[in-house]
Amino acid sequence: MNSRYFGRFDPSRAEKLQILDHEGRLNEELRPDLPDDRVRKLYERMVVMRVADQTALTLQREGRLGTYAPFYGQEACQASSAFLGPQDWLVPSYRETGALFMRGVPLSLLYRYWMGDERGMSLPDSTRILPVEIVVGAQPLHAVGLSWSLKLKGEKAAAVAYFGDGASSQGDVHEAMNFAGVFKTPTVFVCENNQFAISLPRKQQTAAESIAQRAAGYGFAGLLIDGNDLFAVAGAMVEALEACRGGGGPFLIEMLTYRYGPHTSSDDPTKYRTAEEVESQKPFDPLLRLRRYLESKGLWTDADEAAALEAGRLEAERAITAAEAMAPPSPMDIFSHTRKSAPAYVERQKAELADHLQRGGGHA
Ligand SMILES: Cc1ncc(C[n+]2csc(CCOP(=O)(O)OP(=O)(O)O)c2C)c(N)n1
Repeated sequence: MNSRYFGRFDPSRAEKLQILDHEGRLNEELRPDLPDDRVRKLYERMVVMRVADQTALTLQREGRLGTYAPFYGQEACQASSAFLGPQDWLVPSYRETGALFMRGVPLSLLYRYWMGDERGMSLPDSTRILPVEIVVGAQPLHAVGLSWSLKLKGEKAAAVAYFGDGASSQGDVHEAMNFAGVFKTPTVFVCENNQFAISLPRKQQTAAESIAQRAAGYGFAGLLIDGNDLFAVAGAMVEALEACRGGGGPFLIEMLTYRYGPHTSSDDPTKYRTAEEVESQKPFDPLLRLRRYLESKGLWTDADEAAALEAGRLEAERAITAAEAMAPPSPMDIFSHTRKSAPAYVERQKAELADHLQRGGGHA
């Protein structure tokens, strides 16, 4: 494979790909094919993404949304989904609201999902997005199965699994990667290493230098990247996806980032890390450096920033209005989105509930 990034950095020595540093300086030699007008558009969407995420947390506090997993600080990682083609599949965990948004899922549906309504996640097959998987470490298994089927059908497409540093310790992830290596499936494993699995810090997760180095043990390439650097994210994703579509997969990309917010709206991070630690990570913010880059090129002003924030606020507001205006789902919905065909005992339960509702029964 003619690689610009994979194989050039040794993850077992924690060497990482960084193209845009935290002061907004770009390494032109490593720059992927990402023109400035696209960078500007992606930045605008990332601003909306951040506002939408903060809004979700506020809605949860107001009792208008269920438990929510924010991705504040991980916006560049999440923007990785913008580099998938329409032929590729996205296999998200609960942290990927931003990635789903970047792939075009309407914010109103995402809010609806977090309100506990399965219709928010029942997306048409054409979107090539699997429902959010809450089981830690299951996404790689699903993506491997999916990408194996793509390979068997001769489709030039990849499946991208998203998971965290905590998930990387799960047996399921080992099995998925081992299988992917043996069957050379077109899978891109994206490990968003946000330094925590709830309260467990990365250092206690594994004694290895990196998670990316594990790929070598499975017989494929792994790359450690600065996950707060959109250019590194773009370069690694495009290279891995193109190679996968050409039969050269799988790949593991570990995106180093930091979760600024709580694990979920139910978490109190002050129990396991200090405010000083969080503040020390703020200079490495993925949006800040992108803004600095655009400003240095004369492509962004304070007025643009204010307009982008206002656009985000309006988009989030419209999405909430639409989400809250949706009629409540039928209790029958619990049978609607999980299986294509149900076993007899589930069919019996379904008939029982239908009968109960028909006789005027409320929620069972
Ligand atoms: C199989 C399984 N075990 C435990 C949990 C409970 N749980 C939910 S999130 C989480 C931590 C996952 O951390 P990580 O993989 O680093 O992802 P992050 O939440 O940081 O994005 C755990 C243990 C679960 N959902 N599934």
